[in-house]
Amino acid sequence: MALASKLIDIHTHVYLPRYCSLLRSRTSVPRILTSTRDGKPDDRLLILDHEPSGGRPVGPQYWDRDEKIKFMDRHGIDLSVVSSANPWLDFLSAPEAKTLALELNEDLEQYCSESPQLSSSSLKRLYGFGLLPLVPGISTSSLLETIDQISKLSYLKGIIMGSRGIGKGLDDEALDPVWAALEKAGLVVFLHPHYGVDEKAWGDKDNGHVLPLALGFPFETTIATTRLILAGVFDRFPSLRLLLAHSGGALPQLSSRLASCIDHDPVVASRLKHDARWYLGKLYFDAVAYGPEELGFVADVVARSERFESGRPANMPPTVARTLGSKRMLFGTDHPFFPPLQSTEKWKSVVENLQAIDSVAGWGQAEKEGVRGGNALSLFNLI
Ligand code: 5CU
Repeated sequence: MALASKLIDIHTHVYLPRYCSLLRSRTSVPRILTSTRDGKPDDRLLILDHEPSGGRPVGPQYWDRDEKIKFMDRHGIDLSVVSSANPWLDFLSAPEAKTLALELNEDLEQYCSESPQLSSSSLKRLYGFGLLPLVPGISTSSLLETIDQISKLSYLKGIIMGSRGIGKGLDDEALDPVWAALEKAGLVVFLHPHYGVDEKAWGDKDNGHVLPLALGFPFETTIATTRLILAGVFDRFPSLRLLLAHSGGALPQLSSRLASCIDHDPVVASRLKHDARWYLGKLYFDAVAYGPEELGFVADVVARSERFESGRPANMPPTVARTLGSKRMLFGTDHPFFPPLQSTEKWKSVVENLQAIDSVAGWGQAEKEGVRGGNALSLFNLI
């Protein structure tokens, strides 16, 4: 099988054993609550507010590399770029976060470097996104030191980060040296949500985690990315490679409205170098959207940014746009989250995302193979 037709999962998480030990030792959220039920261990993970039923059951699929490989084999996934899961180091003091980031980055490097070889290639089956100690009070030099560490770890190809930065969000100028260093090192930044939006928006009904996960997570990503655009981060760091979780949330749908609001706002109108829609074409989007129409729409919107290259929309045949946009989209699973409620061989969440890629109107073999894995090979410099 040619490398270009491999299936690569770029949105897949791990809670490394060292991190799990910390969560087990804690008495407040985030934590792993260890108890027994019917004489068997019954570990529960509590990371989100108001976890239903005392937290969700966790087991080796959250931390064990063999379980990750078994999951990959079961779904035909050749290679995964694994990231630590939320809430990362957000709840720690600056010195604790710094020490743990350095340790977890080494742990993840080992987790990947000791993974099986990808057949008929010189690649391994696991690569990773490292962690930065992005917490209030951290020094710039600590952040730069960690970026330097990650850039020297050959299996780590980027970093995962949440939306809080070092306390003031991602539009904080204090992060400029971080963007500069990440851009220079060629590390991909995977922007992933954790906090959602104000829970008052969800009302009083018990809807489990549906509203925070389906809407809160993507809205958080939408807001964080919009703030990055408005702060001119992509004007100052044009080669920064930002990968958005959950297909960029609502940003593709709202980008023309955003452009119009900017144009009509005296504070912001002349701040940016480009029309707001142009910046979407500089971003990468996971294909964790579960439907072909949504994937096709994201591809169209992303490609349309090319039309704003000259500041002037130009015509582009729809088929060309869809092909162009597909190059910025990458398959993901969100494993170990979204397991099936009833035991099945394959996970519905994975099957749906694969079927969605396969059914996008206008995507031929080349586009599908790109989204399934070819785009990841290029983005992460694996070929
Ligand atoms: O189901 C969930 O809570 C999550 C989560 O916390 N993080 C994530 O990446 N996906 C789903």
